[in-house]
Amino acid sequence: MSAFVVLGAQWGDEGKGKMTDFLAEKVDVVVRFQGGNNAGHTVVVGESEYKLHLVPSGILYDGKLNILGNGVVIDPKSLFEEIGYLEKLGIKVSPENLMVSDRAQVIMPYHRILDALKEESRGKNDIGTTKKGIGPCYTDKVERCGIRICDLINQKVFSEKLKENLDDKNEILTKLYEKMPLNFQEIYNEYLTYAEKLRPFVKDISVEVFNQIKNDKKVLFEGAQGMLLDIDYGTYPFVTSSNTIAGGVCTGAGIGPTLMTGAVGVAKAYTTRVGKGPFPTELNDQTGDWIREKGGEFGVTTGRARRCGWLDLVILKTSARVSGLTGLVVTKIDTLAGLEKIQVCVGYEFEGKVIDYFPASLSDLEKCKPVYEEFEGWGEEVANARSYDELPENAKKYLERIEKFTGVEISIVSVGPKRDQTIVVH
Ligand code: 2SA
Ligand code: GDP
Ligand code: MG
Repeated sequence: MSAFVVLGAQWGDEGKGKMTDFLAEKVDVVVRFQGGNNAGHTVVVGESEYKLHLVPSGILYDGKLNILGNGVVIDPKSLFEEIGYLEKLGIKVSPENLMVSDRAQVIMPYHRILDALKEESRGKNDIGTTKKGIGPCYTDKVERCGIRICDLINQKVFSEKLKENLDDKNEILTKLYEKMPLNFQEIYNEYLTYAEKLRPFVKDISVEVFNQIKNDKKVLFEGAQGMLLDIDYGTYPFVTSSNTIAGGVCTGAGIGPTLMTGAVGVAKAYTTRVGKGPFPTELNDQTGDWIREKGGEFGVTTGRARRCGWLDLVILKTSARVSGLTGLVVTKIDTLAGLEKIQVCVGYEFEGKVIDYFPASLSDLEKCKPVYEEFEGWGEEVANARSYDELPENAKKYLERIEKFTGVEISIVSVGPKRDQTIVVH
């Protein structure tokens, strides 16, 4: 039995898309369990680069089943645009290789609008969301007024729920934000066309995933964003609105924890974050700019420049704990090649002590000063290494320090964006 999750161990964009694609070759099913089209997963196959937002990365292989779980928020407009993009590139998407949970929440136009308005109203205290409507959609889920896929494909229920929601949302739009109200008929008509297109894809995916696992099929759960964007364990409130840690798999795909066989954390050899919020090892200097340019650190969904900084092992250790990581993947060690000296954060100095955990309170976090260990850099040849032995000694020392500090074995090292630029260590 094999059912494992691939998760971001930092603030997202660690290379989960590349790793999911790499590992997907040996699995039968790929399942997204949280987030929505805020995600941007890049996969490079040969000379082609694919940017996926909502569709699981297993779609790039023939014969794999891809599933959008109940924990995902689905913008049908964006989903069908992505399917169109894939089909133009020759990738067939049909109910044979894609299933959508009947329990997943639907992102409506008012979610996108409210996301943008709320961000604007926060002024300089904005979160830096992707403005895809993610937060407002999850808010409605918890408020218990959300529209689920099973509601969308039932005309009567959809009409009633849309009316109720528009009564509320138009009140907010007109009174709080002094905007024009949204028109019921326009949204209803638009979403009915999505409903008809979606219907053949809709399934009870908990049953499907359970049966796949019981029939000895290999299932990979594809995480989106990263541990520090988790709604409970991230740098709240500068987080996304879902559980990005391993626990999210159980609630977001409807399976029990006893069926899980592993949790692989993906970490960059340095740290990046896109959006606002604390970032103890951030480099607001030329080295930070150098890493951004060399690593191509720009948002896949929004194009925003990503903030860059040194590797923070306190973050990785926290990830290892909260997700029970059974293996680590370290990506982009090629990006650091060429730096003479590399710093790694091995603790925070906080109120006269050195701590190795991530504090909950943002004001405590502000007081934390990273404690660094210095490493010698390594040369450019790393991008061509295809075995652990071929890696420069200094790169090996760096990787060994990560293993020792986190207590988690490194199973894969990635030395470039392509499928073959991957070293399987264990
Ligand atoms: P949201 O839109 O409500 O989920 O935003 C809340 C916070 O979550 C961050 N977030 C992300 N961080 C890294 N990568 C993401 N995906 C895209 C990418 C981001 C992009 O792959 O590059 O293109 O900008 C992602 N999605 C959400 C977000 O920045 C907020 O900090
Ligand atoms: P994800 O959200 O975790 O899937 O990551 P993104 O796709 O947002 O960002 C990771 C970027 O790094 C993408 O452009 C990948 O093609 C690229 N990438 C992944 N692994 C490596 C690597 O080992 N080296 C280099 N240079 N690029 C990589
Ligand atoms: Mg990304």
